[in-house]
Amino acid sequence: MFTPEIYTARRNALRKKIKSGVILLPGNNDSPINYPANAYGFRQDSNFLYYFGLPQPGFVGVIDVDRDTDCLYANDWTMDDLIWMGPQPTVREQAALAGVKSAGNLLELAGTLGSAIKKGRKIHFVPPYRGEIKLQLSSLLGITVERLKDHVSRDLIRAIVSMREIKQPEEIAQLEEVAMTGYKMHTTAMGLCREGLGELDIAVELDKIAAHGGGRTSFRSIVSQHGETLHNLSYSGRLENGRLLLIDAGAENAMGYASDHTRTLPVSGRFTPKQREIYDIVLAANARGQELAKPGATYQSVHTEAMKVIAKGLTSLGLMKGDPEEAVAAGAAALFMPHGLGHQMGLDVHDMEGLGEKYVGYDDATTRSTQFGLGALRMGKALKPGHVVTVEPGIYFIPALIEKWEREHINSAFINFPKLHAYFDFGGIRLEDDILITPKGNRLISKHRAPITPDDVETAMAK
Ligand SMILES: [Mn+2]
Repeated sequence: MFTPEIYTARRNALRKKIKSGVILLPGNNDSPINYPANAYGFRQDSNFLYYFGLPQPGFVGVIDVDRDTDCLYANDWTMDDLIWMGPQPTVREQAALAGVKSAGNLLELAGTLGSAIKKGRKIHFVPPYRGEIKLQLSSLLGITVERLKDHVSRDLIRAIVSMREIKQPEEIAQLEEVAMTGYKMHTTAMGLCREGLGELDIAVELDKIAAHGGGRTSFRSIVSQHGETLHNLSYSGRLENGRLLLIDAGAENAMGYASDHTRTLPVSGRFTPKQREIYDIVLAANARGQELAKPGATYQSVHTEAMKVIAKGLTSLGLMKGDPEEAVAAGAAALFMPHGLGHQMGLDVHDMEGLGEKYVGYDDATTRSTQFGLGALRMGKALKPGHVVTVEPGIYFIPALIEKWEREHINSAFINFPKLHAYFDFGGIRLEDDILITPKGNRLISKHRAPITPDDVETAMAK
């Protein structure tokens, strides 16, 4: 945990932004796999982590704006619990770690909220994403589960986003630390990758390195020779020379901070000329993104400029045709990159996505596009110093999508469909880095960057 002062200062800042009412921030509970005592690895809710820091299940945080008080609620352990779990700190002792002076049990929480509701005070909460928290909120607030979404506090969502999106120095240190675990994951994979190995063999090594880093992977690693399937979570493939292996993987450290990097490797250790041509375009798009990301620039515009690099590159190879700028404006390059250039990252690998992308990635000045591809961009708004975003362009050859566009003559002025058939077994390439927006521009979060130029990747794989 950070020091108690940090959590107290964050709660005080949140109180100022909300002005009146009661802020209710439930932590997560253990989530059973197949019977109550056999639970998935526990992950605390990120909003609760940000304002209260405690990594254990069973807590609910209350920030009373009008009375200027904070309270943490949880049930103390029973002797039966202690027999199975060993000595545990009391709720009050844990509250002190977060700088919270009052503590109570969950029955007292129900009483406190009940009387606040009777007095007509506003209870602010954010959208719940777990079944048991929906039930808990429903019972505490007297709102049916179905209607909870109508009572979510947009003021609280906006206030939390405005704080969590600007990373504090101690958070940047955490992100730098976990980025080094991510670096180890990717460089280890480069050393391991060879024909005959299973995708699973690499995936489990990534899990192991993330665990040794103090936490776990920040999401289920993608380790796939079918990189054209954007979120391929199957590890069933056996590595074959001549194919590309896409690895999109990150770590989460003990404090809950994430890394998220993607590298694409030639299984044989050497890119074929055909692979290298496409790889170089993706690498140039990644570089263009990092060149343009700076305070004031919208990430939507950075995305569009990166797409132009992709369109120009594919036009020069004869896979696209016509004017590349017009092709991007028409949405034609999205055939090859049907996702966004990046997202915010922090305590969540897609930071704050649970609060709603329209609040995290967009604002009054930048609205989400409805165009295929650009509309999938999670982060579109103007960048500010302290933002942490991913830069992750890619080029994919998705047979089903190419065939659909060809059949329906979609953007046929810009796509050289006959030439694409030779790429149906190509797979996909994505190259992802994590950057911090600085007052003048940006920098990579990680001190060491996993090899990314084709020559450096080949050298790393030869070791
Ligand atoms: Mn990502």
